[in-house]
Amino acid sequence: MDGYIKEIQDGLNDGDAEVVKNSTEQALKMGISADVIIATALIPMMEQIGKEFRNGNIFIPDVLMSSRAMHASLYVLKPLLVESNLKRKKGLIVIGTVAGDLHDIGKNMVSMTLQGDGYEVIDLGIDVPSSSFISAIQRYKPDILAMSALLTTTIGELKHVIQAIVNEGIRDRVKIVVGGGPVTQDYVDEIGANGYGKDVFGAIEIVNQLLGNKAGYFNV
Ligand code: B12
Repeated sequence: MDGYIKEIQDGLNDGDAEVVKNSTEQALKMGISADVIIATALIPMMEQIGKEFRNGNIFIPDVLMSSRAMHASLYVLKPLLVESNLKRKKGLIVIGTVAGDLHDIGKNMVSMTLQGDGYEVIDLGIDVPSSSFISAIQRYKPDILAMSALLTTTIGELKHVIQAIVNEGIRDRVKIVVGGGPVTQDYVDEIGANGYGKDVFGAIEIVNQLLGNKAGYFNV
């Protein structure tokens, strides 16, 4: 098992999408689950790449190559994460990365994992302005609005979007969860979100908790 995990990690480090895709497929064939691949190969390696970037050992093109390789793995994993609960929709979630922020790897992982756990997810993408979040609440009437922010310069957008939702008079129509590197529980309390998740597992936990651990009540 460790061999395949190591191959995925090395491929991510080298920014080699082909290697990462192939070794993800091999790992699955050997019976390693998608959850284990995410938890032991993808997340720790992206954290490591972040440290290298922060320390100036690697540069943006390297990070881009690694994130491309990460998406190659997610591409292989997506059907497995999503298909497990196709018939049992537990609720509807609208998700997006806030305005000014182009990071989407974590958001995509959260989205896929929530779909795998039985939720329907509408993904608004990256760099989403507050007006689009508001239109999506009005149009889709989701149970949860999930927002991602990875930069200290963009977490303020989380507060801005929530304030815009309050001003629109629709705050009581939706529960709001947030996430991303700089987000803390203190910040969540300060901006009046309903909760946050530190990682994909935390995301599922908070969403299930907020929706009362219901099973199959929406769009069945
Ligand atoms: C990949 C990456 C990029 C890629 C993004 C590619 C892409 N398609 O996403 C590129 C090269 C484009 C990029 C650009 C920049 N980046 Co960058 N990037 C990273 C890096 C290395 C990894 C991020 C990542 O994908 N992590 C892996 C995923 C799985 O983790 P995650 O995103 O944190 O998501 C998890 C949790 O946070 C949580 N989560 C996330 N969203 C949500 C949402 C909800 C609702 C919930 C519940 C949970 C949740 O669950 C996820 C899964 O476990 C990080 C370093 C790091 N360690 O985070 C820097 C980092 C985020 N970037 C950084 C910076 C500074 C930048 C740039 C400003 C660089 C520059 N000088 O231009 C630009 C900004 C561009 C912009 N406007 O957005 C800094 C941010 C510092 C800060 N605190 O503000 C970091 C921390 C690097 C560093 N150490 O300095 N970056």
